[in-house]
Amino acid sequence: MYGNGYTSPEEAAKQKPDPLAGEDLQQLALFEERIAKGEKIEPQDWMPKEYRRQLIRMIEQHAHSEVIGALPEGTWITRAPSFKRKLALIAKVQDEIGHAHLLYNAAETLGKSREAMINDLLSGKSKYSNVFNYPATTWADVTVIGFLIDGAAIVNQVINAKGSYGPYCRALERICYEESFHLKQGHDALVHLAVGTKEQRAMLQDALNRWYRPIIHFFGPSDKASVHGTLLMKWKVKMASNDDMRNQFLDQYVPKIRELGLDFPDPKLNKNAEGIWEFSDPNWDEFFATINGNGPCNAERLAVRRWAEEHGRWVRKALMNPNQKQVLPLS
Ligand code: BYC
Repeated sequence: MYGNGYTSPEEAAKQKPDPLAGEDLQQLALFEERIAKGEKIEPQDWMPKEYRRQLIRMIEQHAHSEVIGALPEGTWITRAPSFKRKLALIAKVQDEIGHAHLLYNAAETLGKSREAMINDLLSGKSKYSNVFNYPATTWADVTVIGFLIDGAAIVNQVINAKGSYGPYCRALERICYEESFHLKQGHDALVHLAVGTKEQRAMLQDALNRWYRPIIHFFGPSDKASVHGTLLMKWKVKMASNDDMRNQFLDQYVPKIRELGLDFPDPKLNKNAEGIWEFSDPNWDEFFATINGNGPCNAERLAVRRWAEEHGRWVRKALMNPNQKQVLPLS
């Protein structure tokens, strides 16, 4: 057990039953042959139950991350420092919800209904990205999300868009086009603070200090602790390991922050002679606590989504039954 009471990924892997038990081995061999050749798997094709289960888990988590991910930035729409920033933020937040729709559609092709996915999010059964359980307390947090979290998401999505499941890859490709605009606005807003007043630079450095660890966590536990990584890479759902993606991100973004005269709060953050980024222990206990519901904002994020679900119910009902006349209460 981890110090915080959660089973470690290594222990979980040892306890796992064989995910391929009972599969038709001939079909499985043909399926794996297709994947090895780089073919896309489509919804009507034969696939092992575990491939379907893993894809639903991962795409659903990704979709929830977009929905919940809209919240920290969404709270800043009314407080964005100029009309231009406000417009950009409105458009970005709207895009994130659009991404969630694309991803829910992709997951639905595998047989889980959107309603079931939303219920699992609201009940706390399904996970979503750790990073959205931290508060966006200043405008600098919004710029860090726009540049570094969108940047991290792009690294992950560009790589996995070349994966094996057709609907997920097509959704990721489209998401990446929009995310590249998000990145530009995030970069513009972040640089504006970086070259601004002493107070603006200090506010930005403070945001970098607070977001550094969650961003390191964003790519998932280290490869030796990743539960699903080996199988997902074999089936080309993940096209690179957690550590590889984290390394690619650090390679691209650490120099961009350092060239602004800013830095991440980790004296050990350094690229070694083999081209691998080394960093201090990022406190994986904090990561597991956060993804299991005990981060700083988990309760608040889910409460907002439950409120939205409840208060939007009449709209969904009206859309499903356009001919039904209903008298709404006047109060
Ligand atoms: N957060 O075996 P592992 C955005 C869980 S939104 C939470 O390595 P896997 C944006 C993992 O699920 C883009 N949980 O897992 C939106 C597993 O738990 P379960 C978000 C995490 O799947 C709005 C356990 O840890 N991107 O950018 O092989 C505004 C063991 O991990 C996380 C995606 O969702 C995490 N960070 O690899 C702005 C990408 N990491 O399910 C921006 C899609 C791990 O066994 N997902 N866990 O209970 C992926 O690429 C992969 O699922 C991961 C993890 C690399 C995240």
